[in-house]
Amino acid sequence: MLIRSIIGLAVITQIAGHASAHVVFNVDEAEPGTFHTAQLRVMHGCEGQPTDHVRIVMPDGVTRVTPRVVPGWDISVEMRTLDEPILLHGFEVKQVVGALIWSGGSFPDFAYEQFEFRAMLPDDSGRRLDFVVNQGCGDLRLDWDDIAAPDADPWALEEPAPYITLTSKNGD
Ligand SMILES: [Cu+2]
Repeated sequence: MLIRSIIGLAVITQIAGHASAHVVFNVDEAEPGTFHTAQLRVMHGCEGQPTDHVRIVMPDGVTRVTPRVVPGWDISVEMRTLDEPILLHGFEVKQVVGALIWSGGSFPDFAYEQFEFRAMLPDDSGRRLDFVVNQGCGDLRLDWDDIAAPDADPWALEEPAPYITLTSKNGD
């Protein structure tokens, strides 16, 4: 009886914790048109399995992306070709970082790990930047790619893409 109720409690705690945990940015607001250090927290594994692969897709308008090394993990970069070239440092650029991938490391389901990058954010106050994340755990994967309508709550979705909202301090 006692064992059964402890298990019951653990299951309830896990479900409740799951809705609020997921894959989230440490800070979910940023100043538009600035360099920003984004820290993505991966709060659990896939169905109890340890995480060994994290891919973060950069939304449109995010440029000059530099990933941070996570000890014990390899980093690779996927480039994306732009429809319209952009100017960076006065030079025309046709390719930007499309996604960052950390692989080769591992952390258990009960722990979290943080994946960090710096990027220039678009000067687009009020916009919510949705970052699709693909999480891999051996043969299992979780795709955090549910994107809410602009004024809807992403956390109401089953596998929400983590986001950063561009909020100007001047209120414009
Ligand atoms: Cu979760």
